[in-house]
Amino acid sequence: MSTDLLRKLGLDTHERVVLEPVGDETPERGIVLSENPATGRPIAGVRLDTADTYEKTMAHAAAGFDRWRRVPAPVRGQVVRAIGDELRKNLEPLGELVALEVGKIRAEGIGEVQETIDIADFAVGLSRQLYGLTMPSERPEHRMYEQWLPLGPIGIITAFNFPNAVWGWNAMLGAVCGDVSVWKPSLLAPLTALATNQIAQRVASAMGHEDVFKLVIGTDPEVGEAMIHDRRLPLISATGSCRMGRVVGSVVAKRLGRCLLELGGNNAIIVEPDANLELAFEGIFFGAVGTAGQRCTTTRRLIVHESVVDKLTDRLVRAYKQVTIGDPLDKKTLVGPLINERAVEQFLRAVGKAREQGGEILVGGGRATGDGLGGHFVQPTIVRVPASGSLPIAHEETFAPILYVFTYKTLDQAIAMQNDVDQGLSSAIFTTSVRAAERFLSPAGVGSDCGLAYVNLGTSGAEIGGAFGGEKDTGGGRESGSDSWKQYMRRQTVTVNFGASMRLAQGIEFGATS
Ligand code: UN1
Repeated sequence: MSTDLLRKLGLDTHERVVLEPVGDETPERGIVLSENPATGRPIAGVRLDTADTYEKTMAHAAAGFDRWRRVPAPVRGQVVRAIGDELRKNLEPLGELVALEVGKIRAEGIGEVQETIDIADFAVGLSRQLYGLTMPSERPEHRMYEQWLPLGPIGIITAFNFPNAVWGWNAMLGAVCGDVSVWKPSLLAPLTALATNQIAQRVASAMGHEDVFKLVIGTDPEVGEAMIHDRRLPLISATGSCRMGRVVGSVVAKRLGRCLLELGGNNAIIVEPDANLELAFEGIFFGAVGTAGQRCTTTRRLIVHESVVDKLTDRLVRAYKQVTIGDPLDKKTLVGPLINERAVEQFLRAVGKAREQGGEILVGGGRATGDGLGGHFVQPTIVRVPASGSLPIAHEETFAPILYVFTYKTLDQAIAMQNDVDQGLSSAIFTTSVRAAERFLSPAGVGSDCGLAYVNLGTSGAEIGGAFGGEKDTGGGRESGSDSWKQYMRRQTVTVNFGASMRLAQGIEFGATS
């Protein structure tokens, strides 16, 4: 299966891929093993970049940027359109590689590549819409407007859980904006990165544009550090943990670079007494169990009105008990493995803490074992928060399928609970009341404090057309749709005096009278 996939994507002959030997032996220095989390067995090795090869890549990126910036934006859009088409042709194998390498189920792997295709389409349209404003000048015979210019080579650092789409959000927008991308993927998903970048690079080169899509696969000390300190990268877009974001944010801020951070979430769904409970169930089930709880948008907390909490949790517990856990490439599977053993340990640690802190495990709580479950599988878990309402572990983002259930009496209380965490990525309410929904979305800003707010939908599964990201410890960045493109360009405010006299703004008189 895996050899076949690698062949379909041209990775079997890729100079950086080491197919044999891949066993349990320690890899030779300079090679990272990509493992299948469903079996714990290596798929292939990938040669790592060093400080030296990083420098070479950056030199190419700088030269590539100098050429690419001069290509008219709509022509750049045509290159992105061709990349989107090539991704369409590779949708299934690439989606399956995502599933194989990071363990999300096949439908979600393919959905992820679809997300990249969608953002490519969005970027093509955008390539003719990089609009600046024109503003009236206060001075006669003056014109004022703004133009948006290419920014430079941009650094993209991605996490394992969206090894294709998060690159797409950044690289596709960056490309139409005239930027060259330098992508450092997670070392847990190097094969997806190689296959993805190779498609973009191949299409762009065939159209006469070399060095627009660069890839560096390396360790944080050797390559990550170099990138974040590198003044040749005016923008670093980084996705990952809050801990990682703090490091990246402070280093980039010190050199006065621009950062786009998309960090952790601790997303909640509020369920009002008037909610359609079946709809709520579906939203919660996908939000909490989908991707085995490894999305930054995963539903981690449920805040349910006391009058419906028993009914809803019973429904969820029944579904959790029947969930099919197993090989992500098997069509029947709903829940694949966690990414590695460390993630399983963190899951077990969080469950242990929840117990110690008075939480009641309603379902799950342990490793998932049995036939075909030799990899890093855990049981989707629901924890009922004690009557005191206090469960400190629920304030942490554990990247695993654990759902903490809180109860409330009033909506104000529920909104306060939902906002009472450090992160501010995604939030949702299920209700049939306009009043409750609008209270949650309050235009005064006293509702949800998150970057994403949903009504009668779960917390995960955003469309690419909106700006994606969140507040507080989530880092404040916005990627993907809406006007996120502006971060990949520099704004220039232009003022032209087409008259013959010098007039100063604010009516200032300055200088000799004759
Ligand atoms: C992530 O987990 O880093 O909204 C991104 C969603 C996806 C993106 C998740 N479109 O769940």
